[in-house]
Amino acid sequence: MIHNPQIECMPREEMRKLQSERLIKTVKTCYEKVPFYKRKMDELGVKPEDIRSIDDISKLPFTTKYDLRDEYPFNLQAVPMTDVRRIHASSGTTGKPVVDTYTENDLKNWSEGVARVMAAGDIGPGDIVQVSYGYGLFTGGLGAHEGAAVRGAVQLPTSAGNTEKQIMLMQDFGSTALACTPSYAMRLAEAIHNSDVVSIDNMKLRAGFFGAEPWTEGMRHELEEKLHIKAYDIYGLTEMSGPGVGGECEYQDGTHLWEDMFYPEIINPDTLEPVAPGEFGELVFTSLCKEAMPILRYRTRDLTRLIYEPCRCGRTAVRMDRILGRSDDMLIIRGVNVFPSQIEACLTEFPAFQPYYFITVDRVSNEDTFDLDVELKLPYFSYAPEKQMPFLKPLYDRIVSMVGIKPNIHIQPPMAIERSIGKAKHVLDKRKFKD
Ligand code: DLL
Repeated sequence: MIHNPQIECMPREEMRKLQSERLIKTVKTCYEKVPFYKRKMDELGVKPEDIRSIDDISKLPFTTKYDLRDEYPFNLQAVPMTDVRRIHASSGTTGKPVVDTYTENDLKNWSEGVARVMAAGDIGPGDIVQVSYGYGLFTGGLGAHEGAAVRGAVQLPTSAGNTEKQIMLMQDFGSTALACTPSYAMRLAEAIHNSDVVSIDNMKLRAGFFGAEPWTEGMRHELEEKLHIKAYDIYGLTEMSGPGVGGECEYQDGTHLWEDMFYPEIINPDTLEPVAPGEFGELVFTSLCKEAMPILRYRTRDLTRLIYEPCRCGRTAVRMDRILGRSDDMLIIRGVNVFPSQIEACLTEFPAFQPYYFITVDRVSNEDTFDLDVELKLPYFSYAPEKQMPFLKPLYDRIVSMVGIKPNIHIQPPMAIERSIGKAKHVLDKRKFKD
């Protein structure tokens, strides 16, 4: 189901016109109301009048996470606090949280973006959407909540955690959709499977809206099979309001980005030049509708590519490939670039393994070490090395061929690896503490 066909299926030429109009307005606001942007644009010698269409976007300055930190908490705000209705923040990687503020319209647009994703999963009146993203400063909980509200669905604000109660309510209330991180969905699936109280056969779940962290096709298949659902990817970031910057349609073949609100570019993170269409690089967004905290050319550090071919669903909105990872999550081990999601992709090819893993990187005698903890499912797990070997060897070979370096794999017993209720932590890089 398409929530807003006029926008989601708008002819590309018309969309560019709309984007141009909105960009011109956004740039004017930024220049006039936000001293940071005036300074940045003056430094580049760009005036608002130089921006006459969306094609001029590359004349504008970038915004980085460091800029957000320097302007913390409200210096990037373009409206007085009397116009603000909500503040959210994410933990951020640079010390201070990343802050976003919202006017009434910003909240409306944000929930529209989430509603578009939920509509693709046919969510509407009568659906019970169990929101197991954390409620609070994190945008996941309230974002999914308001999106479900716009669709006229029932919102079930369980928040993250309290897993046993979650699965009981899921069964007793007959939740039809689940919104949480893919790693928490996996945890819930596991709890349902191990429970004597509930059974997936007594549940009504049919759709999952999973995001806030990278996940793989292998993980999708596991979740769809275990939870008897269709699993949709939902993408977003606090700096662009939160979840619902885009999401998958029923074809699950890339994430449609809501380009009327967020203009995407892909750049080469080293040269800062745009990459050729369809190539991988860093995703950059300019907000086109945000009133409280508009952002120009925000460098997300998310690595992906854009797909411009029309989608079978009829939406014209550009699609984005799965996020490979964040440039700050990329590990360089013995000179090779490694994304944690590559390990998940390997693991999910082997049904005897759980999709849980933990990577420890260290430097011993000037050489990088790469240790990988994984879990074998029951009944395959055994402490006996000769019983582990038939599972270990094929996984080892697959990782060597896919990632290009040799891991030191440790097979752990069931439940040994920590389960997360929010964004999963997969890596400990001890080298950071040695420099
Ligand atoms: O994670 C917003 C969100 C909540 C999105 C719920 C989807 C669902 P932040 O905490 O600011 O906001 O983190 C944003 O998370 O830059 C990506 O690196 C990552 N991320 C978000 N969605 C996805 C996804 C929320 N579907 C950062 N796939 C982003 C991969 C994702 N990574």
